[in-house]
Amino acid sequence: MTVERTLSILKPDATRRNLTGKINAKFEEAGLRIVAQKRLHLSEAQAGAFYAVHKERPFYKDLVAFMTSGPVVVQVLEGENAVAKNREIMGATNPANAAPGTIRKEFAESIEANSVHGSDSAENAATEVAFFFSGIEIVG
Ligand code: IDP
Ligand code: MG
Repeated sequence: MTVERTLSILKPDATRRNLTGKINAKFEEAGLRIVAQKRLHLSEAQAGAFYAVHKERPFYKDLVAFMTSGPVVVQVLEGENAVAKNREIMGATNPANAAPGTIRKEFAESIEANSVHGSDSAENAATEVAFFFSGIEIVG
């Protein structure tokens, strides 16, 4: 087992419905620690750059519009196997396929407005954490 860090985003559908505390409780109950956190309203350029990996996908333009439609909370989660554990707590991308008890099953509005982002590999986690946070903002 290794202690890892992963990048998490509470998306605009979650901040709009005042769900940040309920979602953070899911992370903490599962043993992940929130070691950095801030609330931002992303610009189109910032959201576009963050999701650049998806720029050829048909949903890219809508995704960028959604991610800039309201505030987000970006955070670094730390714990044993944090990348995979967070993906488990989040549930499947499409809430219709998400397991009971997962964030997306309980809170997501749609496949797009699915409440949370989580890094999908340790390598991407390092890049995504560095996209939003400097070293001194992460307090383990
Ligand atoms: P993930 O967030 O579970 O890792 P990705 O495939 O990386 O899923 O997609 C990134 C985000 O793009 C999703 O969380 C969701 O907000 C949005 N998205 C993914 N697939 C679709 C789709 O088919 N239609 C609309 N939005 C989508
Ligand atoms: Mg993804």
